[in-house]
Amino acid sequence: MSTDIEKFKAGSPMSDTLRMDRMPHIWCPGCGIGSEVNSFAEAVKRSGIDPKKLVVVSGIGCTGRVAGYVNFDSMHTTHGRAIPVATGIKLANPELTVVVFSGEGDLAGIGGNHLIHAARRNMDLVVICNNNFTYGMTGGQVTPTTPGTATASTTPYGNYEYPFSLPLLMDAAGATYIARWTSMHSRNVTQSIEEALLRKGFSFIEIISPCPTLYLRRNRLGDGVDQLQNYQDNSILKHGADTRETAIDFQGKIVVGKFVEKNKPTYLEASDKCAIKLVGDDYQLYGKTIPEREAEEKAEKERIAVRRAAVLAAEVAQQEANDAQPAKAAAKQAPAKAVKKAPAKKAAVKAAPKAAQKAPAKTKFQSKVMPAKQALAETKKAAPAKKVAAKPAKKVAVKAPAKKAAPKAKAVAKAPAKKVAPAKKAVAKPAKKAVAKAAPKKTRK
Ligand SMILES: Cc1ncc(C[n+]2csc(CCOP(=O)(O)OP(=O)(O)O)c2C)c(N)n1
Ligand code: SF4
Repeated sequence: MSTDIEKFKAGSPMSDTLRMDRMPHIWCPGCGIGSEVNSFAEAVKRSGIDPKKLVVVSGIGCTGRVAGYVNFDSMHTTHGRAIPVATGIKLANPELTVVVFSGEGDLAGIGGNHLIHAARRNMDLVVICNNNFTYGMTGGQVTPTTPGTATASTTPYGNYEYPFSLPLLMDAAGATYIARWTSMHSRNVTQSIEEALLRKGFSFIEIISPCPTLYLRRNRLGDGVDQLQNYQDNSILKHGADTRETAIDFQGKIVVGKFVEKNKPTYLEASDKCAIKLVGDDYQLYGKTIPEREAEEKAEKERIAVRRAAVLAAEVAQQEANDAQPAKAAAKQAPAKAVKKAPAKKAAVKAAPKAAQKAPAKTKFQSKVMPAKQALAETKKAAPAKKVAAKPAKKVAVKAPAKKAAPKAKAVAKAPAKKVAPAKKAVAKPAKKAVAKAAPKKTRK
């Protein structure tokens, strides 16, 4: 018998990424973990890595449930032991991309020692840390990142411990990629995870995230939406920030961005180098010499580039189809006027320099993951259209003449500030109401 939940499962855009037989999940409404999983799934898709060569490892906790829900090879390990298990998997099969997805209690509390040593060794892992300032699953105890003065079940009169700033800890320990976002920064989270999946070395991505049920309720901070508003108001984007300036006070400013990105030999590369010195060029790991492994790696990189280009091409095509919709509607409404006001070429030319003026100068910390259109152009430059990934790219190129750019510009010009304003209002109103409603019920003295 088909129920609503079964229909939902069948039609969900996440049905490839999640084990739908495990749905519904345990996460509370407003919890940040769900949107992080969404960003993660998107990053995996966009990166072009082979999902069959991806392993997700989690420890215990609400975040630890991620390993049980994702439709990749995964391991739900014991509390604090996600990193040693992930390290073992990577060393046993270096061809795998190994991701650790866990809470800050799991990673920096009970598992803190493993975390710093994996960073020190530059172990080739991607670590995604959901930092909700609390041990969610076990009832809201204080964690190593709970801000000073915040209330927890174990610090009912306010936290008096000094919290870790995880980016600073990871920087000091030797991590080669460090980024921090909040769960409001879904696109940035996706971009950082995508970058981390495509690089070598120890990557650490912290995501500040609401736990409405324990942390927010106990601290009288309203619900998940109120906390997203707080992130919006208090996040300071600072790529390349000095990690000594990334501490977070209770409801204070949150410095976000990509703080560290550097290259140094990974643990495996360093151990290879040492083994070659001892054994000579005949040295083999799991029956493969270093040149053989390098050749395989190169071939895999090429396959990744092809898959990536195909995903990006589909994305660009979709984006153009979306853009064309309002333009078509606008053209139907006032075709004669529109043609007079913004002839195709002029509108496109006018719009272009403006966009260029707005684009800020690139720093070395800005994303190395290119926007879809640019990546496609690069792919076309690098490889002749017919050979690599070019089929979809070609289609897109043909589909994007100046005529289409014009209606797009018209649509932008026509969308007045009024249209944006109600959206803001809509977010702000329910947020305030929710605080007002929730506060008396949820608080106790
Ligand atoms: C060795 C051990 N100690 C303690 C626990 C109890 N325990 C389970 S989850 C958890 C806290 C998880 O907190 P966090 O990692 O921050 O994840 P969250 O639930 O907030 O997502 C604790 C203490 C355990 N399962 N095993
Ligand atoms: S208890 Fe907190 S961390 Fe756990 S699912 Fe609920 S909101 Fe999320």
